[in-house]
Amino acid sequence: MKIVRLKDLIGTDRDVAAQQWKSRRFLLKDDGMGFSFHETIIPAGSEHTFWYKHHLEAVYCVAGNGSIEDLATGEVHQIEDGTLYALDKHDKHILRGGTEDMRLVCAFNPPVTGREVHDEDGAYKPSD
Ligand code: 9YT
Repeated sequence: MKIVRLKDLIGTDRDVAAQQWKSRRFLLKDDGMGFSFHETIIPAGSEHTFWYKHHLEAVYCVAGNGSIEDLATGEVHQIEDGTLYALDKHDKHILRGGTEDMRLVCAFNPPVTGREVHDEDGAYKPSD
């Protein structure tokens, strides 16, 4: 069994920040679970275009608010504490922070390996 505490990730390689988001990676590929598990903070009022071409992702909001726009359909869905979205079609999307910072719990399949940040398409490279 592994126990991972957020306070022990701060300032380590598993504490990743880029272009207005920050993420703490609780579980990575090397942890051998078959998925990676992250907490991501999306600041209020920020906007992000992501497209995980090589990964499936589920995201559960536990605090704050914002929205997600499906770039294939133009649909916009509100996100608040208790909302989950699943990018089951590698959906290209825009994530927008609302009036408060959004705190999101995320799982990736296949797992993220380490310190990935998004490329010009908003994607992570495929895992090895
Ligand atoms: C909200 C979202 O897409 N989170 C993805 C994980 C996070 N950006 C990370 O750990 O890289």
